[in-house]
Amino acid sequence: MSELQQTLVLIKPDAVKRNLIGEVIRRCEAKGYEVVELKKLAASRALLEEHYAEHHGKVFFEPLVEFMLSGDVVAIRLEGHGVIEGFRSLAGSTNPTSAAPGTIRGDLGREWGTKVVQNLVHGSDSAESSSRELALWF
Ligand code: IDP
Ligand code: MG
Repeated sequence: MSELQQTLVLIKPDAVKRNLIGEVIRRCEAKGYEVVELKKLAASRALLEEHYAEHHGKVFFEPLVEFMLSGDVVAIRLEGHGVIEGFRSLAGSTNPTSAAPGTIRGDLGREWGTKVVQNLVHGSDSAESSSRELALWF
């Protein structure tokens, strides 16, 4: 069985602009996860480059950072047993066109022809990532 974990959820600028903060949090809480800490902020370039370090050098890296700088984001420390995998499951796969209906990206997202895929939310992908990312954002 899964241990008690925390994960970093980011509500990205596209979701904030579309007034979907409450909808994302509603889905997390409806699933049974606990919002332990939450803040809305304009992230710095330095923070975003560190957060997305694994993608440095990829063609979408600069568009990704620019997109994340384009408006406020909401950072959430979300807690629950198995929450790292569980939130990734709630979020759905990276491309919102193919993300399954029932997921945040599948229900609420679509492609817009932009250089970076705008997909509403981020969730840490492993225990190592969640520790690293939570320390960056909180
Ligand atoms: P994830 O958010 O589902 O974990 P990652 O592979 O970690 O996906 O990529 C980080 C973010 O970069 C994605 O959420 C998406 O916004 C963007 N992205 C990922 N792959 C591509 C791509 O091939 N083209 C454009 N943007 C991408
Ligand atoms: Mg990722």
